Amino acid sequence: MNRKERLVKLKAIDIYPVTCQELSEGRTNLEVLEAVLAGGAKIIQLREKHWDKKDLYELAIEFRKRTRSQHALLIINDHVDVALAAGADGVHLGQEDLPIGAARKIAPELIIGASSHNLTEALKAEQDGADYVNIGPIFPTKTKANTVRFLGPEAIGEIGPQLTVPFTTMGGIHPDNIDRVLEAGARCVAMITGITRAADITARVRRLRKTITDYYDSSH
Ligand code: TZP
Ligand code: MG
Repeated sequence: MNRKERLVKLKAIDIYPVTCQELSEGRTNLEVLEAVLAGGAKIIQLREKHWDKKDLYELAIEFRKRTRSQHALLIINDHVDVALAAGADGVHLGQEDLPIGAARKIAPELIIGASSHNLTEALKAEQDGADYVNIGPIFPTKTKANTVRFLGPEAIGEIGPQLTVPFTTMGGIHPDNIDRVLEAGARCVAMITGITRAADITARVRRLRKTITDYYDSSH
């Protein structure tokens, strides 16, 4: 797929699962991948902050085989080299990663996603050429070790409409508070533990997808 085809698929995404093996209740990332695909997820981000690149690359190759057979997008967190080498669809970059413009030079056909924690960062990411911007953390989360304060769902209504690229939302979102992010204007909802800690990941993904699509069918 080229970038244009990838972006068409990106625009249709509802739930956006992100991995963290340590927070998957004893299941491997591959097991989590199989479960989310069975639940109908059409994207997954492989995110393991502390793995050796060799291990990450090898897993990315497996993720690529399985996502491809289900027509799902594969995004790699942090590492544009791993994304390119594994034939992934995109890379997700944080504020301390390779700058978006630099990543674009070496990866013209990849989706480039960027993390933002406020309006200034979100607008800059778009200006720098990000294909989507994540707004977060929306709620308190123990998953991301950092000093960034949570934004509250109101931030979605403040930042989202000022962007022309699609945006994702993340951070502390679970089945019991997803309504609040949808009401604030989110269309694409990213989660780690809201999915990886579910007893039945497939059922959780199926249900979350239905929540999002029902919300949009009834209100838009
Ligand atoms: N970026 C913003 S919040 C977050 C990241 C990586 C962690 C989200 O994890 P969870 O478990 O969905 O709160
Ligand atoms: Mg990063």
